[in-house]
Amino acid sequence: MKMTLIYPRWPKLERQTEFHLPPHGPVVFAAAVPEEIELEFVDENRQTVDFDQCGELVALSVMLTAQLPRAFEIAAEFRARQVPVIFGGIAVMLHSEEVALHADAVFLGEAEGRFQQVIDDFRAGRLRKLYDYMGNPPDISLVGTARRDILKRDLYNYRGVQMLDLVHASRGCKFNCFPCCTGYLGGRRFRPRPIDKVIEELESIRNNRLFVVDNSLAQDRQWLKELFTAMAPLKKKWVSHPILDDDEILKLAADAGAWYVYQAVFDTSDVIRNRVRRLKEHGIGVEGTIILGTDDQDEDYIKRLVDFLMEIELDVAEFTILTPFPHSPIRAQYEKEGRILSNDWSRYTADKVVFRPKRMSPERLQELYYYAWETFYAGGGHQLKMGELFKRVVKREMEDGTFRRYDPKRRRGFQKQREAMAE
Ligand code: B12
Ligand code: SF4
Repeated sequence: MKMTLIYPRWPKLERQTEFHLPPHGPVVFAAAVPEEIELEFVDENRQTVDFDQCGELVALSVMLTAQLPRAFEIAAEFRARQVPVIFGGIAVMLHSEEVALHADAVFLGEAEGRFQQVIDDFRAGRLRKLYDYMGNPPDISLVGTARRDILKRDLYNYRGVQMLDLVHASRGCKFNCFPCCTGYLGGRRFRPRPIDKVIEELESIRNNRLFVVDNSLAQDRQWLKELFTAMAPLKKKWVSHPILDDDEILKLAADAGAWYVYQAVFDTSDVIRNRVRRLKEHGIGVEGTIILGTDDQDEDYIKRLVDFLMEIELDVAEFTILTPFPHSPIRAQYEKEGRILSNDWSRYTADKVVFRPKRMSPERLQELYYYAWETFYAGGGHQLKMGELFKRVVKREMEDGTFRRYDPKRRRGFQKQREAMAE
C-alpha cells in the first residue's frame, strides 16, 4: 500500500532571510509508519503537490496554525478525487474540531506504536473519524531514528550551504510560559529519550550541523550532563533552544559542539545581560528571540529593548509579534478580556498583529515590529549576521577536522553506494 505524506507550505517571517529547514514532524512520524507502507513525501515549501498522483491514503502533517488554511485546500482537492485524507501534527492537536470538518480522519497525539492500528482500520474499510491519544503519550523509548531518507536532500541548501538537520532528544516541557502551546501539546512532564538511542540517531546523520529542537535544554541537570558527555566525541555542531544557565553545563555543552542558542530576551535586566555574556564566554553564539507587544511594553520600552540588544551584542535577533495561539495561556487571558481581533489563521504567522495591545494601537505595534528589524540590522542585514555565525562554525570545523564542503553530486554518489551495499 502506498501513502502520500504532505507538509503544507507556510509563510515565512517578513524581513527574515527566507530559508527552509528540512521538516522534522513528518520524518519522525514516518519512522512510526509500518514498514510495509510505501511512503512518498512532499514538502510543499520546496515541491509541488500533484493532485492527480498519490497513494491510496493521503496524510497531512501540520505543525503551525498558519499552515492550516493551505492544508484544508489540499485536503479538499484530494477528497474531491475520492482519496481519503488523514491529518496529524501539532496544529491538528491545537485545532482538532475545525480540522475534523476537512478530514476523513484526525489523529491527535504522538504516533509511535499507534499508526499500525490506523493502517489496519483503513485496510479493513473502517477508518475512524478520530484517533485521540492526547494526554496519553507513548513510551519515549519507542521514538526511533527519524526517516530522513524520505527527504530530497538537495532541496535543503541555501546558496550552496546545506541546511541543518533536525533532531530531538526529549519531549515535553515542565515550564508553562505565557505564549507557548507546548504544555498543552506534550504535557508538562519532561520525557528524555534514552541517551544511547539519541546517540545512535546522531551517528546516523551524515550532516555535521544540527538543530536540536528540544523545547528546552534546561530541564534536568543530570540528564544534560550525560547527554552532552555522550555527544562530545561525535564532534557535531548544533543550534538549540535555551541551555541551563550553569557554568558546568555550559562548558559541557560547548565541548559537545553547541554552536549558538536561541535565547528569549524579554527585558533589559542584568539576568539577560549576564546570561548572554556567559554563553559568549563559552564560545556559544546567541540568537535572541524577542516577542513584541506584551502588556508591559509601550513604545519607549520597545525602543529601549532594541537598543539593549545592540548593547549586549547579540549575534542575531529574531523579532516576532506576540500571537495568541490556541491553547496557549495568553490566548485564554485575551479571550476573557475580549482582545482577540482576528481568527484568520493565515495571519497567525507571528509577524502580524491579531490582538489588541494594551499600551498602543495594533497599527503602531505593527510599525514597531518593522522598526525593530530595521534598527537592529541597520549596520548589516540578517543574511550578513547569519553569515558571521556560519564563518564561526566553519572555523571550528576546520580546527577539529570535521569541515566538509557541500557537494550535491557527491551526496548522490554516496546514496548510490549505500543502496548498493544494502542490496
Ligand atoms: C522545531 C520547531 C520549529 C522549527 C521547525 C523546523 C521544521 N522545519 O520542522 C522552526 C524553527 C522553523 C520553527 C519556527 C516557528 N515556530 Co516552531 N516549533 C518547533 C518545536 C520546538 C518543535 C516541533 C517539532 O518538531 N516537534 C517534534 C515532532 C516530532 O513532533 P510533532 O511534529 O508533533 O510530530 C509527532 C506527532 O504530531 C505525529 N505526527 C506528525 N505529523 C503527523 C501526520 C500524521 C498524518 C499523523 C497521523 C501523525 C503525525 O507524529 C510525530 C511523532 O509522534 C515546537 C514546539 C513543540 N514542542 O512542538 C514549536 C512550535 C511548533 N512553533 C511554534 C511557533 C509559534 C513558531 C513560529 C511561528 C514563531 C517562532 N519564532 O517560534 C516560527 C515560524 C515563523 C515563520 N512564520 O516563519 C509554536 C506553534 C504555534 C502555532 N500554533 O502555530 C510551537 C508549538 C511552539 C510554541 N511557541 O508554542 N519552529
Ligand atoms: S517557551 Fe520553551 S520553556 Fe517555555 S513552556 Fe514553551 S517550550 Fe517550555
